Amino acid sequence: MTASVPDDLAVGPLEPVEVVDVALRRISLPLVVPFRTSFGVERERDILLVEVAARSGGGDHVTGWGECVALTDPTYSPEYVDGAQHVIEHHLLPTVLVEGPIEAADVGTRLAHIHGHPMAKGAIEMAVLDAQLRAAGRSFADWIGAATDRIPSGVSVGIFDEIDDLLSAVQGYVDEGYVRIKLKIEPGRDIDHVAAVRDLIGPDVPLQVDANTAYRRTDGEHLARLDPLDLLLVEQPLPEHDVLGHARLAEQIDTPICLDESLVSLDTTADAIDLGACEVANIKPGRVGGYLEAIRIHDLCRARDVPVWCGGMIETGIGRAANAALAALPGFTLPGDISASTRFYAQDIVTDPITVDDGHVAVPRTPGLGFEIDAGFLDSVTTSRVVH
Ligand code: SMG
Ligand code: MG
Repeated sequence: MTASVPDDLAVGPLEPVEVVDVALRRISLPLVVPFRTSFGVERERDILLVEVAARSGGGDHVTGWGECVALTDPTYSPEYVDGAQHVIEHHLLPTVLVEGPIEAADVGTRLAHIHGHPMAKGAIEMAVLDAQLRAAGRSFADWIGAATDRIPSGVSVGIFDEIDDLLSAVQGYVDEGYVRIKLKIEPGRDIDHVAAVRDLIGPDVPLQVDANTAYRRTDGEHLARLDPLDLLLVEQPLPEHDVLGHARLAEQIDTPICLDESLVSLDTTADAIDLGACEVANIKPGRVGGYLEAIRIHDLCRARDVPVWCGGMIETGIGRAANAALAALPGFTLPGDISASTRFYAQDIVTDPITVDDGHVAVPRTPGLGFEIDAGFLDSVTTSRVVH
């Protein structure tokens, strides 16, 4: 097998692998506290994992893991976990799994004619990439040219009805050392809540807000009331498809507009930047179809001087490890939503869960995406497993 390189990415060659079989595993993990956003409350994660059993060119057996970030319901984006499993089983795997060697970049190429489903596609690409890296004995961080050994850790704080409850949650996270606080907001729980948090943490702790599309074009004057609170950014105030609305809002308010849900690919990101709708970019690999597209978006934003940070989808230690490596690329100049595993889970499915030390997370450097599975615990939280 010859090693090849995705031609538009500054990564080195990585040998393809032969896929033996692919297992789709579902796990159920309760959250330590409910997480409320403008679109709903998450209490438990029902997560789809993709396990690619493969053979390296030298005949070694490796297993690569991918985590699909789709939520239970199509509330954050059109994808949802049952739908992701269905499209993977019935449309994506039959197209991807052709005879012969495969590498991560082939996944996107082979699936390009299938519309949408970036989270489902990204999970397959992630598993193939993990298998290739493990076969090569390389870490993801090393392969992509991660620039640092630790990254600053931000935390995302859900919506609370009572300001006092919000303040005690924020104080707890500040005490744990998080270097940046992100508050979820929605109409009715925004200006006063954010102002109270700014008072609590003082002017020096970086603070930002995320509306998950809860506002409308007519809310510009209202959102301008965030400006005196000195926020790093306001994330996705308007609906996913309203990129023009975000550009107009950017002219009305001083707080930089950051897009999350709207950025579904390299091209949509480039257009949003051109329009003036994206002053900061939240990069989530699952939302854009995988880590390779995420790196392309990073490269674009870096070339265009648009600051980026790594978002989170309440991942397990699988996704969080890969995100921690990605966020060590030089364009990630703002702290990401890469909080400790214990922020959401009492126990993680990896033996080396993410921890926050002095406000930072170590960039994993073990072969593969940067985690080892805790097989016993993983089996104990598995609700189904189908081999293809
Ligand atoms: O993974 O730390 C995390 C959560 C970060 O707020 C977060 N994610 O819109 O950015 C976002 C949300 C999407 C998931 S909320 C259920
Ligand atoms: Mg967001």
